[in-house]
Amino acid sequence: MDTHNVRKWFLCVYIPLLLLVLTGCSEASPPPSISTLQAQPPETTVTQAPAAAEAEPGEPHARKIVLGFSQLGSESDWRIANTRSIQEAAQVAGITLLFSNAEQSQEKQFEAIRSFVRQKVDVIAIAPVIQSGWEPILKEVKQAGIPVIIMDRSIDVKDTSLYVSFIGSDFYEEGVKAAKYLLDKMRETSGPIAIAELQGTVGSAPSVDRGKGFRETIKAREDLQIVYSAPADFTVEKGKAVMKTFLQDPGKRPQVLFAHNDDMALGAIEVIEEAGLSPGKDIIIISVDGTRKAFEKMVEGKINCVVECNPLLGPLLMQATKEIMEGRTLPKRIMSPESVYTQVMAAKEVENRKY
Ligand code: GYE
Repeated sequence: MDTHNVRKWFLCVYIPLLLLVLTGCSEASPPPSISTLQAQPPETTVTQAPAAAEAEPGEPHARKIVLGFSQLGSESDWRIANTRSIQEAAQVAGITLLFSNAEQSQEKQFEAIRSFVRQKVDVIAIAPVIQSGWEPILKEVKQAGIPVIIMDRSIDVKDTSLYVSFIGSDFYEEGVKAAKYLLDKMRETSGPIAIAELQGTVGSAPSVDRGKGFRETIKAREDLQIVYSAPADFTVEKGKAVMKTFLQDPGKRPQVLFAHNDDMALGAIEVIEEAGLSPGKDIIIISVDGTRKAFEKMVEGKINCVVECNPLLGPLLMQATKEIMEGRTLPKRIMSPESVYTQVMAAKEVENRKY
């Protein structure tokens, strides 16, 4: 046999035989699946994501999986880290990524998705800006026979067969965690205690669910009252502007701020200081995400508690994409492990923050 034939024999006969023997002998060790991966902390997940099996460089039949991803925007540090995680994980996995940024517009997400359908991508992933309005477009995608993964924010659809899986955090639980911290912090302080809430994007899953989880948990104490609540779009600038309005009446100053993300909390800190108040002391600040900047503020004593929401979803998304292409059945809900951090742990953790 010449080298070409030897190689052909090796690929066509030897490897399949070897696989047959191996799978026959050891049922205990199938390739890692999404359900085993999701149990790992995010750092481990990154290193565990295997390279694309079907994309052997140089193979005549190798075809890279094409994933179309509609990202909702670039409003926060969380989002920037999320985009980077997906781009890097696609490269590691050998998946071709078609990336589109909708800049907070659901209409633009629809356009991107339709363009992915026209380009006949293998899988479509969507980080949906708001919860409602997804049924018609997802029906179009279903008709085209392209599987959909919802990532980061959940959607409100009656027919859940319109997507394969949802990869993201439990935002309701994040609201509960924020409220539990507050209940504990205030256990020896008698009320009434005035709370201000900076909400995220109106109609978005994290804003709706964090608000709900928080409200339902603080009900445990009647003297905890939300006296201000308004949306600030998850951005630093809006956080500043809206917090300013919360501080206008000196007779009705909030003692607590619950910000639905770190960026808005950082904006709020600026105006609290401009008003001559001490963030973290005069106003207890609780926020969500766990960005490095928020950790730095915790170390300075200006944020009291951060509920972690992990944006590093790229490896899970790539793994899910591959498993769909291999015909495997995915769990409907894939979550990443998350923590709650207070000032006591902040100094230790700040250097480890990856976003
Ligand atoms: O908390 C916020 C971002 O959807 C979980 O969106 C995400 C949220 C995140 O803008 O910072």
